[in-house]
Amino acid sequence: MSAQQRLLTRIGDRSAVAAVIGLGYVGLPLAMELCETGFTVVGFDVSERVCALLMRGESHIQDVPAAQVAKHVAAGRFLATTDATRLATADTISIAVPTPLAKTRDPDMSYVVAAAETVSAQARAGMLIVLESTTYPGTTRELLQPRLEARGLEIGRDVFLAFSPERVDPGNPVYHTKNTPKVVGGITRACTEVATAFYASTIDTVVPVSSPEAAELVKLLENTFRSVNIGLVNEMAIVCDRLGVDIWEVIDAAATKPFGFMKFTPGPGIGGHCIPLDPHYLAWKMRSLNYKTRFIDLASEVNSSMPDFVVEKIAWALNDEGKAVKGSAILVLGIAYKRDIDDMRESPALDVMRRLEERGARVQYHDPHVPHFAEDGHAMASVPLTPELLGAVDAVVIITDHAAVDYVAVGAQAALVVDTRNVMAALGATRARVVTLTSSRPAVGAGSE
Ligand code: SAJ
Repeated sequence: MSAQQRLLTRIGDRSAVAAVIGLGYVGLPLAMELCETGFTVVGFDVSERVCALLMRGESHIQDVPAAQVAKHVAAGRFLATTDATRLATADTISIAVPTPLAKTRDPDMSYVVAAAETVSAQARAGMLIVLESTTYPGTTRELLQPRLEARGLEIGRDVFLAFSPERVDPGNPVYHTKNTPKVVGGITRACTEVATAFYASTIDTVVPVSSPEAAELVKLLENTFRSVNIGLVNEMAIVCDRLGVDIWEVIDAAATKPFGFMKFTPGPGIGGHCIPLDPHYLAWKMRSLNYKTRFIDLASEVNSSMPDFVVEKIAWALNDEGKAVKGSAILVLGIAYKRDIDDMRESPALDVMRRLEERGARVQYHDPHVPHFAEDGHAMASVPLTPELLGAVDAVVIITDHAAVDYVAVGAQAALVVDTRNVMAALGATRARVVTLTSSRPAVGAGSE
């Protein structure tokens, strides 16, 4: 029996041991789904703290209930360990480690390289190895394949190697690991077949493609698509600001087109661990091939300019009250990178607050999901949202429009609200003067009221 047939049999009868490297927001949900399928799962993470809490039956990932972890730990089905030698017992290894950007905005591949070293040291004939981390096209073939071949393992005969992009959307109430289609691309046809069979055991829909590069590019297209379209709508906001037109009215009306249009909304910039970063992996790779990915670069330029645009809006709004930014008390509402989550990574709120402080404003924030945070040694805590505070500050700036905030109270008690998410519009008339991304300039050619 060939290694492929043996592995397919073990996947089929669930006797395979599945390993996951990286027990974060991608790896832990995958590990739990593999346990639910019936596999024995070895979770490897470099963090002693994470492995210890998981082995206590706790969970550090909002989408993974502690009870689910506890159930599989108690059943002896799930092991979280920092001992890489435990990977030697695995039939499949899925790698879900971070791929951040360095300060230079170049890919930081150190986590993937470390995982590749760990896997190749433990690899043996009969294994399936899948990289899931978002990365530039060519990574699987360039960083993993040579290390496995250096161990005398032939790809597609002894071991099977593929790329399969993660599509985890933390906090998404509808789409989870199991019901989000999984794209898979192997080095060889046999690699694709084995990887497809493995993921098909656990995930409802598997989409095989012809190579790891195709699979790597699928992910980059998905997230570059978002970055570019967010950049477009942010530039349209700047255009509408110059023309004195309400961008939200324009977008809502455009969104009535039942075909050929997809709604994106402007904001104070883009945050998170995907959209601001992933496109730069492709831009970096293409620069090495002497090609400039102009859409990616321009979208990044526009999106990165939005915090400054918002600070100018705030300055103009205060100016209209005869106030300077310097010395003004400003309350930022919502600092997580998107609505109704607690994640601060790359949040544009940090840029806005830093720029306001640089101009001499006294800045506080309220975010029901972010009780406190520290950035570059600068620690802040969320202040209670009270009528006294709202009445005392010179401006309230809505950066992230969490549902858990009482915007009616904000409109009733604040004097000035700079609303970058257009959340106040739904409230109708308020005591507060509300300025949006495109409302503080006199309308061009507007008729008299
Ligand atoms: N944003 C806008 N305007 C928009 C959409 C987003 O300003 O119209 C901003 C958000 O406020 C945020 C940033 O862009 O700061 C990113 O928002 P996002 O909705 O893309 O959320 P993410 O970063 O959590 O993206 C993830 C991605 N999922 C994966 O990479 C697996 C992305 O592919 C998903 O499409 C997205 O979730 C989603 O749809 O929720």
